[in-house]
Amino acid sequence: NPNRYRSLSTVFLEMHLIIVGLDNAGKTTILYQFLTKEAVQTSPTIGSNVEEIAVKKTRFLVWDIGGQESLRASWNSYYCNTEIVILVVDSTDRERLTVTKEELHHMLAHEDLQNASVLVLANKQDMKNSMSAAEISQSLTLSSLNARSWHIQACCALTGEGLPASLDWMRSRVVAN
Ligand code: G3D
Ligand code: MG
Repeated sequence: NPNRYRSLSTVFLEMHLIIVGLDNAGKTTILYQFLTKEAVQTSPTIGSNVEEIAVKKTRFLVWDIGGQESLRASWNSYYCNTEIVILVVDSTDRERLTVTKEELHHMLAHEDLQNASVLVLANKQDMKNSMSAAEISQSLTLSSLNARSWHIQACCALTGEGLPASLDWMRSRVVAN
C-alpha cells in the first residue's frame, strides 16, 4: 500500500532507530510492515547478526541480541545519535524473557543511549499462549526506566495490528525532543 509507505517514511524522516530482540522475535517481519519489502535494502557488511537499513535520511540498525559477546563491543559504535531503541519481544517466549531483560538493561546503561527513548513491541499477540503487555512490562522491569521515555505496545507483526499506534508514539517522541 503506497499511501501507508508514504506516511511511514514521513514519520521516520531523519530518525536513528535501533531495533533489537532475540532471534525469532519478529524484527524482520516488523520492518517489512513499517517499510514494505521494496524499501528494505540491507547492508550485509556490518556483521552476520547486524543489518543496517537506510530509507531516505532514516537509519535503522537491526540486530539479534543474546549470546554474541564478541560482537557486542563493535555494536557500541552504532549507538551514537540513536533516538529510539525498539525492543521486539516474542510474547510466547517465556523462557528467554530473562535474557531479554538482561540484554535490554545492559544496553541501556551505555552512555550514548542515555537520551534514547524505548519502545517495547510485545509481538505475536495472535498466539493463544502469548503474555500480555502488562506481564512483559513487569518481567522486563520497565518501570525502573522511570527517568526515560518508554512505552510498551502489544502487536501482531503478521497483520500489522498495533504497529500504527507504535508509530504514533514514536512520532510524539521525535516531536518532543
Ligand atoms: P527475527 O527477525 O526477529 O529473527 P522474524 O524474526 O521476523 O524472522 O520472525 C520469526 C518468525 O516469527 C517467522 O516465522 C515470522 O513469520 C513469525 N512471526 C513474526 N511476527 C509474528 C506474529 O506477530 N505472530 C506470529 N504468529 N508469528 C510471527 P517463520 O515461520 O517464517 O520462521
Ligand atoms: Mg531477522
